[in-house]
Amino acid sequence: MIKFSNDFIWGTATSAYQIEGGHNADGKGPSIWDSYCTIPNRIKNNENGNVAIDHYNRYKEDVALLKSQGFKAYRFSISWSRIMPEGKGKINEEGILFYSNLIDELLKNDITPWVTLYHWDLPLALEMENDGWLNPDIADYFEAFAKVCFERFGDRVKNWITLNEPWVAAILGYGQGVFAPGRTSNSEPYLAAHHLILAHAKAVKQYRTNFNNQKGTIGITNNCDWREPLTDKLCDIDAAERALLFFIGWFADPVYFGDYPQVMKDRLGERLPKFTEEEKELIKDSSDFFGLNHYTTMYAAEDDHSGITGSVYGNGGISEDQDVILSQDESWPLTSFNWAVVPWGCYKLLDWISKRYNNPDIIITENGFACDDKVENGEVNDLERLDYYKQYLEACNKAIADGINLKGYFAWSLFDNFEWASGYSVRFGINYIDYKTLKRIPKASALWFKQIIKNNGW
Ligand code: PNW
Repeated sequence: MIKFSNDFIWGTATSAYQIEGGHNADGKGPSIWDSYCTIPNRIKNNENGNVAIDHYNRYKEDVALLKSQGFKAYRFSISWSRIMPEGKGKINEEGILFYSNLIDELLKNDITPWVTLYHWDLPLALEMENDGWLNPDIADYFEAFAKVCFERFGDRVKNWITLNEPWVAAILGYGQGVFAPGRTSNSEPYLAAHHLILAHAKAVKQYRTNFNNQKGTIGITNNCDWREPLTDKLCDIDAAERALLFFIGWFADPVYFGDYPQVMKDRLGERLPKFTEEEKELIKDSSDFFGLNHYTTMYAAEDDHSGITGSVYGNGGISEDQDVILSQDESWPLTSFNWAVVPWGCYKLLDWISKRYNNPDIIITENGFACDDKVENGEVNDLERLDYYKQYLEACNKAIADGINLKGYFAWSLFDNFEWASGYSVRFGINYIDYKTLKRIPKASALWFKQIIKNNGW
């Protein structure tokens, strides 16, 4: 019998560019994703988020669906360029109105909003005029944008997430070049990440200094897979630890301890920017909770340079900098995204985070499963996805029983949506989208969630 506490936060998540559409509606300015999608062959089938699932126009219907499926919390993100079309300066009141209406609609239905301020859709003007995340000034622009959101929505929004997965923004956006802005470099990811961390910290300071009376919480969401040593040789155990430090330690160490992990400083030298003493103070303790997006696990082994090199994608950093080779076990089931299903990895990661960062409150802000869903007789029987959720939630439950402060869980995603470079070809939703009619069709997993949320377990 699996039981969660009555105050466990049950939610589901989305992000602006992936669902909203309305890419140029009502005064919205373009973002780097609007622009990136116009470059031929960057996105599968050259798709884009211009219309996406048209949530911009259908948000009421979507909130009604959330309500009918029993969710108590909903995580969504705000499109910066809908609020500030040029990233700074002028405010677009129609953009404010959209989010204000969405928030009111959620509250009317007893659903608590969890709002992400940045889920990768940087205003294009900031990229073109200011070099985006490579310019230190971006931290001030982000703080100013965050301030507008606190002023306009903070009377009703009590849970804020500054950044979603800065690791992805840095590595896939500036290292691999597979996400916007599509740059490839072995030093820019560290510079972009540095400014992402400072932007987060400044927004938090702004909130804590000037909006204390709103009595909300604010934190950052980082993503991390688990890294299991391939063998019990000391060098592989070290490699797995190093891989975790290059992945989540890169962002969480500054937030909890005020500085980067020593192993990153040792290996990166001049390519890793340095925080001043003042910045260290600003960053340390800048998150009220540990937001975690977790999907999968890989083996880690030391790269002895005997020939095969580590893969870069999904490696939690740049592989040459880590000397880690990643692999999967043949026995692990794979999702259609080739991410392995390893529930015990989720438990081990929660345990590692809890020990390293002194047992913080943890919120899993994303966890989910991609598969090739089919509608049959009007139904989508995504039993594999349901099984994934069941196993990962069991791992979460065990973590809680063992004293880990896991307070909430958000399924990724409420809907099938624009899966970045994969376009609409990959389905992560618990509700199916028929992309011809944009009809929403609840999958078996959504109906299962309704039951377990009602009973806080199963
Ligand atoms: C997350 N990786 O992205 C995002 O927060 C979501 O917007 C996205 O839809 C979801 O996970 C599924 O992909 C990630 O390479 C993208 O390790 C790439 C990685 C991790 C997370």
